[in-house]
Amino acid sequence: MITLYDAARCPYCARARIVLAEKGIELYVVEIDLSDRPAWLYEKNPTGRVPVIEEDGWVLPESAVIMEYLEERYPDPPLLPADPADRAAVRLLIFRDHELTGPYYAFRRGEDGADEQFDAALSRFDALLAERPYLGGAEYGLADIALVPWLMRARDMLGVDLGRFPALADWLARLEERPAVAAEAGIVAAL
Ligand SMILES: N[C@@H](CCC(=O)N[C@@H](CS)C(=O)NCC(=O)O)C(=O)O
Repeated sequence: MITLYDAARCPYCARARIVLAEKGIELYVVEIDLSDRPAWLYEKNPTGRVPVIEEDGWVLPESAVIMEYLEERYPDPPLLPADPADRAAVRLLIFRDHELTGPYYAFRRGEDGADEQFDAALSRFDALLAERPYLGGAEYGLADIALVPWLMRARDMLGVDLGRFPALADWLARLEERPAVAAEAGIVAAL
């Protein structure tokens, strides 16, 4: 069984939680208190960060790598497109996640000009989603899962009105019809 070293409030952990739920993988969750992290966590991940998964004594940190590992180890249902170019496009969106997370954290910290920067980032994703139903193209998958945790938290924790970005808001509503994403919305609501 997979063990997930997890923190409810962590959007990177949310990526792992959603992929695990989509694939129906049985897991054991160890909740980590990020304000008082156990010393042993550094043996599993030298950065001391979560998420980390563990399977038969083998450990893996880094949410993007965890998502890819889970996709390869548990291929059903697939969360990457079949076409190599489409897969590369998904990986590029994930590799450049800072284009969303950078403005998000600046906005959360209340930095000068962050409102405008975050709005601009949301507008770019809105424009992308006006052209296609999911970030990765025609099908829901890892690009959506990788980025939705910040958008949910922006809406539910930072009070951002996503209604100003209609395609983005519609995408989020469609994602939240999926039990795996709805469960994550429940976790955010309880924070
Ligand atoms: N690049 C890492 C980032 C993970 C991360 O930053 N996790 C945060 C919680 S959201 C954490 O563990 N923070 C503790 C710290 O920075 O010391 C990933 O994608 O898994």
